[in-house]
Amino acid sequence: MNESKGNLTQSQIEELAIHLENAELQAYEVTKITDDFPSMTYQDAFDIQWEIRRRKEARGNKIVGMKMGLTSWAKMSQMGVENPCYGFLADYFAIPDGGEVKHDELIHPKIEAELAFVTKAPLKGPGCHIGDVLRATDFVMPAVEVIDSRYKDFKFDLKSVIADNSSSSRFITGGRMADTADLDLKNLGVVMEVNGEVVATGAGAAVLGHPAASVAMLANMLGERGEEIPAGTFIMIGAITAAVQVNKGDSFCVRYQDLGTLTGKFV
Ligand code: 0L1
Ligand code: MG
Repeated sequence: MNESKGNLTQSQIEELAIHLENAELQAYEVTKITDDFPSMTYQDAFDIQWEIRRRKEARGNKIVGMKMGLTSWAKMSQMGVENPCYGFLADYFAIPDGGEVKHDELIHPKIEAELAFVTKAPLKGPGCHIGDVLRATDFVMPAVEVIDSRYKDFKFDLKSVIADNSSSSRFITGGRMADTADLDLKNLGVVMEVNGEVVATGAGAAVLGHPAASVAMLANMLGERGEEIPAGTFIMIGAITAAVQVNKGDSFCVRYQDLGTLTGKFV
């Protein structure tokens, strides 16, 4: 992923950011942007994502956290990509535990059972590892991500998905917070139910072998841009379970070993 140069002009970056952000805000599908810009690089893709972030902040939205995506080998191979990616979480993405997600505001949402780490010290790559992450973690808690790729039929490549803020759209947190020392993070079991039926199960190790490895990777990826994870950051680590498509009217409940449950409904 070390393409440190861009091929797009600043005005192309801005145009593509508007194109993808409009698709997000107005909930319509687009084709993957590399079809029209085949020479774009990973640097260009992240520049587009950071431009979308800048636009939201300029409009008064707060950035309330970060997410890692495509962090399981199963998900990478399912989506045909070779590396994880990151995205940002804006204030209006947040839904309370037990809350309602408005399906009409989204295109083709799927849910993923995840964990979130909240930091108490900054983390800066390169060279950040699991030990650094565990030392810098205040607590972990359950989180469910609602992903909603703006690309038709979830058909994309890694550059296109990075530019699209890694399909970020909504997230729900709740359950019980805990110290990492009190949990067996690799073996932590998760059961996801939709309309009362078990649809996916998983364990923490599905995420890059250890959930903290995902936070370390985020610090290292941000380090490539001279950025860091500040103290107090909420970070979703990527899916422990498969992503499950949800329809209007569906309810979900995710049960976490030692961390309680999270629920929500698509209305
Ligand atoms: O959060 C995720 O793992 C998803 C990242 C983007 C890929 C997708 O939309 O499936
Ligand atoms: Mg996710």
